[in-house]
Amino acid sequence: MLKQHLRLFLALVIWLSATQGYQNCANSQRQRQRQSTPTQILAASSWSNLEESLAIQSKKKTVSIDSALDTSTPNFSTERPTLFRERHGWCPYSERVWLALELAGSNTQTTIEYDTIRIDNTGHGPRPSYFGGQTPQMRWPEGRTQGESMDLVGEIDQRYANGSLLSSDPKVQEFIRQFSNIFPRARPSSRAAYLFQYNGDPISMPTFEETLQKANDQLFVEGSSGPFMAGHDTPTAADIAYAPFLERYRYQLPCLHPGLDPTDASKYPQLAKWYDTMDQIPAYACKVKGDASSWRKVLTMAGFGNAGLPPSIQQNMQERIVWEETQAKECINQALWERYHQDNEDDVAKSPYWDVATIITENKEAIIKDAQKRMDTEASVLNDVLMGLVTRLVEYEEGQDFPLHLEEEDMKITVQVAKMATYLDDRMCVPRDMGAMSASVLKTVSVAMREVLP
Ligand SMILES: N[C@@H](CCC(=O)N[C@@H](CS)C(=O)NCC(=O)O)C(=O)O
Repeated sequence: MLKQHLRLFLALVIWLSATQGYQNCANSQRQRQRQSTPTQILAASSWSNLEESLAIQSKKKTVSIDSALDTSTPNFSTERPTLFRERHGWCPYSERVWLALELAGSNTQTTIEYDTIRIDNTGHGPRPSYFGGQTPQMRWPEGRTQGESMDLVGEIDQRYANGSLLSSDPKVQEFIRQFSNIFPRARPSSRAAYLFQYNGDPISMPTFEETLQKANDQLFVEGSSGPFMAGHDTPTAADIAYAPFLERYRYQLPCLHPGLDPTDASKYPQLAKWYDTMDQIPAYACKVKGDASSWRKVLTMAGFGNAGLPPSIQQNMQERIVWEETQAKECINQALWERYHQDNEDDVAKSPYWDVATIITENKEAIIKDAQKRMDTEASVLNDVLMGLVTRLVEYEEGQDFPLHLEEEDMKITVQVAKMATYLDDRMCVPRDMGAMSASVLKTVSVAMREVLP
């Protein structure tokens, strides 16, 4: 059983990890408008037509390498910095640095170009020979390598954000120092940070409530104008220090204790407002943050707590799956996506629907190979199925019902498309495979298409 689980997990890791995401959609909207109407796309469905419509060809200068799949030593850029971050998106310290690079760009209204090398930190996966030590690390253009997340945030602030992240500000530094007073004593774990006691049980509900109350009361200055920590109008190093941990709390605490909700504005009004404000940052909401399903799924993995989850939590997890499905639609915000697209025209698709279509198209061979084992279906059928799913995503216009059935498609394929959408949603790991908004698209598609299942 354990062996089978491991095998499935590895297969998931291999195909989903091959995902590059966020690439190659330059001018896609213009090209699509110029080249084809929706009915033409539908009539001429083939991978090459879809690729052409999605304008899949990279204009990107920056490099993103998954070192678990490509262990060769890269030519490190002498113009751009290189971020070494944990490859699944589980490491909260890596997320701090990734977020700092993105926020340095949005605070200064520029795009900071950086290369990324993703590192396996699970202890099982292959690590490249050129990397040692912990994630995150940065290699600066002049060749020096540095670690420690908050030191890196400070350096990014000086080099790329003109100090706008206020990392040297004594008040911001004081907020960062409070981190260890706010979060409870817990069993160390990067996948389940500040969640479990040393005996493997979850930390108690009153302790979590106290933590959330402290965060609410200490991080936000009542009466000051800005919605970010310490009352700032723009995000600072303090927001960066806490964001990955509060993000996990938002989705993982309700799994551990029903009714424990960090976004509850009646109990934690300032904290709730902060979550809303962070969700309006395009690069955070569309790219960096993990989603509710992925944070729940990470909890179910063995290796922490009682080598798995205490049984009392299983029921909560089931309830969360239903909640995730009902709220997925609310995460899709085209206006926010457009701001993200405008900031990254060369490598971000015009909509989250097109983002999912692009990622699936780029990884179709690996997906088909893996799905063959899981869905017990021939590769040629799966190819049509995947094309059916991508065609629907490309076709979809905001406000319409999601197309359950395409005219020239037989019902057998439609049912398989529905199964494929569910399979992809089940396997999703955000932000490793795609951003949170795109993953919400896939979830809503999977829920909508369930109607056609026998
Ligand atoms: N204090 C460090 C902590 C970094 C850290 O704990 N990284 C973990 C992953 S989340 C790691 O690299 N673990 C693997 C190892 O220690 O070999 C920082 O803030 O950067």
